[in-house]
Amino acid sequence: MKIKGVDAKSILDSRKEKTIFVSIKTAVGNFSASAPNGKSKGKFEEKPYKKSLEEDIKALKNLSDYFSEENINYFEDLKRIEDIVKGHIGANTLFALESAALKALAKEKGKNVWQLINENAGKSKISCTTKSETAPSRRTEKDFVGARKIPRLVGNCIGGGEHTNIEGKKPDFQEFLLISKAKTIKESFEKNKEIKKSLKIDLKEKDKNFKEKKNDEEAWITSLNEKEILDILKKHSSVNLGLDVAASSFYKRKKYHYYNPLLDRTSEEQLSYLVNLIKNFNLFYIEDPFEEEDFESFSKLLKKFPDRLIVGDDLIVTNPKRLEKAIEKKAINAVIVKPNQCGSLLEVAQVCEIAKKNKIKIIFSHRSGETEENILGDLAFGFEADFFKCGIEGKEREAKIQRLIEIEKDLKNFKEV
Ligand code: 2PG
Ligand code: MG
Repeated sequence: MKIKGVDAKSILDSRKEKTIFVSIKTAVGNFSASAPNGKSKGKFEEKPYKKSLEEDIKALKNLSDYFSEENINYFEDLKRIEDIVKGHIGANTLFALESAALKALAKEKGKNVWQLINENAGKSKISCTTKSETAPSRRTEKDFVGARKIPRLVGNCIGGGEHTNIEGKKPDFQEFLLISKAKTIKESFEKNKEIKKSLKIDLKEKDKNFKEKKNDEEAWITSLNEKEILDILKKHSSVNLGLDVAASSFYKRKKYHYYNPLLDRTSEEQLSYLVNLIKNFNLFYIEDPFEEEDFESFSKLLKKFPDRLIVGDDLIVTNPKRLEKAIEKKAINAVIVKPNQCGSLLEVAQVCEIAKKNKIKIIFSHRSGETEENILGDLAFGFEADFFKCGIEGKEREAKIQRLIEIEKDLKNFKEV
């Protein structure tokens, strides 16, 4: 495939902030993709733009002619694109450019984007999940397809922290997550929506300040604190419960500063507080429980709870080196993958490979400022993510979940290769 030209412009994300939209031209048509924006960003993330969004747009336009000199035929050929743009654009622009290129290549080859990444995505778990089967040769195609692994949904239902821009009381933790136990994405999505809807009634009853408002990720805004929220959530036994503490966002001068209620916690106090929450509310998933440089405290928590997911987001920032460090320090057993934290899909591939080799669970994730871009579904399935973290409502979140539902549906008719 030859890229005949590249263009870019700025569009608005779900928070009405500017983000990048890239389009490319090939022999079979025009293809485009956009990038999201984070708010509670890790300080080790790559910069979204080299100098500014506008400068990145100019840079891409200036480089437009160089792309036609390269042949892009496989996922790995993204390296050729990266060689052209290296040093000229930031991570958001690179992510949108590579995504547009993959969409074009998929069209040219008559495939899905996920197939460009891994034609056999999801197959590896077959022997573990289909207990009644012994030899692979005895399986029918239907059994084989049915056993393909699809990620589990992680849905943000109530939120606080930096994603909730209000005066007055709000939870200090950023996200309260529902992790479905249902078999399919479709059922999980329905379940998450049902629980989220029912929470409106609970919040009305328990929170006198509740105004039925939603935050950046369309999660409910409440003035309740984390314990009061978990008290409401714990009755939902059809889901596992999780938290994105996003601890870096309230860590300053060696302390975690809580506002609801007002108190400071040292790292040790933060650890024992989280240990209590995990035990009392049987939490299954805890993301960024400590600030982004404190690998040691992550390790202490993982040692106490090897059977829960101790997840690194700001700690890892989709960076292979930071992931290796976390593995060496036994700091996490699950990693968030946000492609625009690094921009390069080749680096995303590296992160996923390291994670798989070391039995670290992979969680593909949206950002708080999103667009209707849905390639995240293909990336998650192609890289065999274990979980897919997204909101529960709003067209930007739904677009991504719907893409996964579509993949799930297609798999039923999918011819093995
Ligand atoms: C996170 C993300 C997404 P942001 O912390 O996990 O929920 O937030 O995109 O603001 O970094
Ligand atoms: Mg996070």
